[in-house]
Amino acid sequence: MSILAEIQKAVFDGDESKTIDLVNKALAEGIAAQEIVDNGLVKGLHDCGAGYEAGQKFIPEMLMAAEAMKSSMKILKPHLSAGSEGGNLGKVVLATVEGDVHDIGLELVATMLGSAGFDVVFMGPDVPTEKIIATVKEEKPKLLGLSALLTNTMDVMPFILKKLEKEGLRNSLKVIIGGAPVSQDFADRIGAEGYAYDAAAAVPVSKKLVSQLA
Ligand code: B1M
Repeated sequence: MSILAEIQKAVFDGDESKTIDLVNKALAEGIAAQEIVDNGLVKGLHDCGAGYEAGQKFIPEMLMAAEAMKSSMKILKPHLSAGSEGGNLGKVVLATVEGDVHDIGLELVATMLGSAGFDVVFMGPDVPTEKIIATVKEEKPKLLGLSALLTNTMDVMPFILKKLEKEGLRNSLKVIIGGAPVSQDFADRIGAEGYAYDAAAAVPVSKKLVSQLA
């Protein structure tokens, strides 16, 4: 079994210490951090989600898998780079919408945007809409990034956009959305300027959006 397949299995098993050991070993062997994320950790989480859907895994096991991924991300974070240009590309506020506790994907987006040169304000998961609006008022970001992993929380996104408009904040920033149930079509329908399939794609999309504001 390859080391990436071993990492995938360790995450699936929710074995945090084994995952950490394997991630350190993979780094020492010269495997790129992004490769470890995409072809080890994320695959293990996806297997776990599939197991949950099939009734073979349960919430505590999904939580253990998530913890194994999160601890590994702490090790990998300094090694993940989106090719920083050194300059400050502007402020971006990132939040997972209200009612949704999934934050692993958003953390990856935060890491990639931070290393690309954005000043990231990370609000975390399950953020009430009012708190997002208040933070936009206070931080005056160029970009607001919203994440949702549940089909029933993606509908909070158009609500946030309407609120921003009502508060007169919509023209001063661009909005990028992401998360498994979200699509370019959904972004177009709700009037979000940007959509990214994954954290790597969020970098060029975000750069393009802020350049349109200048
Ligand atoms: Co949840 N969960 N979960 N879960 N969970 C999913 C999402 C699910 C698909 C599992 C399944 O059934 N197969 C399913 C959703 C079904 C649906 O609505 N369509 C589900 C469910 C049902 C639930 C609960 C409702 C279960 C329950 O309680 N009955 C519950 C919801 C609680 C709530 O939110 N109110 C729940 C809870 C949990 C845990 C707490 C146990 C844990 C989350 C821990 C945490 O995040 N801190 C968890 C996990 C781990 C998962 C799975 C297994 C993995 C999610 C993940 O982290 N993936 C997931 C199944 C799966 O994804 N296959 C599942 C890895 C991550 C890197 O990918 O988050 O997709 P992802 O992020 C990607 C892209 O989407 C994108 O870039 C990221 C990185 O490349 N992206 C953006 C994300 N945000 C972006 C923002 C951007 C741009 C790109 O711009 C701003």
